[in-house]
Amino acid sequence: MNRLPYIYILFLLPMLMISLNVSAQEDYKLWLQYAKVQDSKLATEYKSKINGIVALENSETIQVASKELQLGLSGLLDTKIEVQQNIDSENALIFGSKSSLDEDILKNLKKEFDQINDEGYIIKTIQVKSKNHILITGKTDVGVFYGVFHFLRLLQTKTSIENVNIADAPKINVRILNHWDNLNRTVERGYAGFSLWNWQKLPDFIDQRYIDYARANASIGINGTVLNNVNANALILTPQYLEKVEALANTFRPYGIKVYLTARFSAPIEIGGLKTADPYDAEVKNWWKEKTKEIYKRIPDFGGFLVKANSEGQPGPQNYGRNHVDGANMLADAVAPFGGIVMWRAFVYSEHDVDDRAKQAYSEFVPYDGQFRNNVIVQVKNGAIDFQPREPFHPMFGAMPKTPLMMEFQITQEYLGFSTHLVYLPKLFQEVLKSDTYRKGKGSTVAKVIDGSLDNHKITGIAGVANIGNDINWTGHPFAQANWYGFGRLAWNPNLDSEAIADEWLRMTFSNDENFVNPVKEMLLKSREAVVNYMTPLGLHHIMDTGHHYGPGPWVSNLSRPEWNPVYYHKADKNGIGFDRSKTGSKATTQYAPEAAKIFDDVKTCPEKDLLWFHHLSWDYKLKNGQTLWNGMALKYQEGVDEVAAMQSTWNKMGNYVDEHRFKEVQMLLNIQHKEAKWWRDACLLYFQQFSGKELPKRVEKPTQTLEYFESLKFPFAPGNN
Ligand code: GCV
Repeated sequence: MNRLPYIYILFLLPMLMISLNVSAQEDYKLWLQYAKVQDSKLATEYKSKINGIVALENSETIQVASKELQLGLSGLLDTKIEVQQNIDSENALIFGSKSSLDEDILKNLKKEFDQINDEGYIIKTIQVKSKNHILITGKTDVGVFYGVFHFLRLLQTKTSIENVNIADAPKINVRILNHWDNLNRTVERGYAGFSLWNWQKLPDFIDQRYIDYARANASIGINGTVLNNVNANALILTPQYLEKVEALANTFRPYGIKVYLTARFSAPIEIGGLKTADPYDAEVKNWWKEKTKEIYKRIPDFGGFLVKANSEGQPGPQNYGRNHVDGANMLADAVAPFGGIVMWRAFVYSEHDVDDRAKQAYSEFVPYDGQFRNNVIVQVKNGAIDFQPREPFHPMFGAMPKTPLMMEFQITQEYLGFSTHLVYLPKLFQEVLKSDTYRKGKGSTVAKVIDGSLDNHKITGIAGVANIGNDINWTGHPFAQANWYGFGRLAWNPNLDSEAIADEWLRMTFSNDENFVNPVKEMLLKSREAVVNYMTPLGLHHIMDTGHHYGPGPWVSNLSRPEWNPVYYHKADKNGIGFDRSKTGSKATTQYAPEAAKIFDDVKTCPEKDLLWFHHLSWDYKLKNGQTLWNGMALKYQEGVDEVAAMQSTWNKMGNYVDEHRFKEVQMLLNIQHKEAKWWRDACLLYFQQFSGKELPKRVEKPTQTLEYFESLKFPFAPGNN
């Protein structure tokens, strides 16, 4: 037998493993790749401006900042960067907070310091003893750390640092991830593996992942994390788990990340041995006060509680005849002495309320405007139903001026194809943030509501339901990393442009080559509209299959709660399709300011993208492009499929710019997305065709399966549905 091939394999195998490992690491490194700068002119400029780095302080945060700079610069400049003890030689990169600066420098930076808040930073070329240096500073160490990441981003995105002069600060205080992670490590609506938090090994084992998670978050300014699911388990509040939470809080602290927990309203009964959780009960109040004290003893900078109460079966104050204000204020009183906050969710609706589900949260919360304690912030989903591919902005954003409202976006793709579909969500986030509530006249955008500027709120916040799990690439799809990144960037500044964010993310994550960046950016920017088109065009919503929400299920009509059935939302019949929420229907439009209501109410002014959200229209209704509603809808489904095909062909040309591992990964995922886009198109059109009774327009491909086939598909183990 010829032994040569075996020897060959033996020799090749380790090399193959090394290369696989390297590629997998690229996935793992997120946007912090720190790949060598290819542009030789810029590389020379960077090297000439950064002779060495000088830390002016030695706090834990400055130490991690220094480590990050060394890691980043050694990769970007492909050389070891010296840590200097002083600034005697020219062109040092100096970093430290305001308190570490000399009087002279401080005097020169007064204007910049006046522009920033405690988490802001200044990056500026300065002169000390007639020698040039670059200074990164801020009012706090965390501000400096954010500045360090901004500086590295300049190099990662091919930006000159000649006479650099930047002052920037976050516009929102609480920029937080919500993990829907269970204690058994499953993740509700998670599509990237299991929970990062290895409760069994904590507190003694600190996984490197926790540190890299903190680095990634700090790099985009995320400063808080809720570790556990809003469908909460009270055990997280027991000493056994608090010890583990404490270990995570200690790990995250240098990175400026505070830990928060969800509070199960019935915890006083479940783990406290009380008979009730009534917020009016003195023992219950005291239990929460003592529990809070216990938490703060372990974690002095604990952020506070997030609460889902009286929603989808979770316990809450209404179980005792009390209301949201009673519940939220009781917890707020417990955390107030320690500077904590309560994020009280407004995601409520009831099967016993016959009114349109889209109206219920507003009806339940708006009457309480002004009654919450000042350390309560009400957390509102971006739309009134539930994280659909497209929803008009939630009417609560225009209706509670005396209450700070925080935004809840969903980064994980519960209703947008899980982690198999490439959908660039910052486009969706930006659309909502830019929406005009008209509450104080034109220009009263949702962004201004949540950054507090419209009503002068001091406490402001934005939450993203995390798409992170223990998959090697963190988010299941390499491009879903962009959604984590983009959420953080918009949380820092809700006025940033999603296109600029896509540009920087692509450059940092993959390549600065314009032949890559330009076409792939276009692909990203179109991807959100593509998913809307092949799933829910023209304002359709919530027609996903039941429970797991994977794939189409417009036919589902047999669930016990009416508002869980897709037929409740599309209302297709032989006369037409859509939910009439105008003044002739459920009157949901009346929950918006008159200017906005007027736009939505009138079918002529209602944006076509929201048409069937607000109106029930005949199949022959004429769209702006002259097509009938039936034809227009069918063509939109086809357009969605075509857009995914275009994404495939763009990506197929990118092999030279991306490592093989990620190239193939994305290629396979796009193939799945294309298959599933066709599934959506065919299943929905066959189903709706029963009512329209009309032929498909010529440009729409004929379905290759029957409606019965699509209806028969079952997915008992679809992920995220626990
Ligand atoms: C955490 C939707 C999801 C639930 C989620 C809920 C919520 O209904 O399907 O999984 O529960 O929203 O936001 O509370």
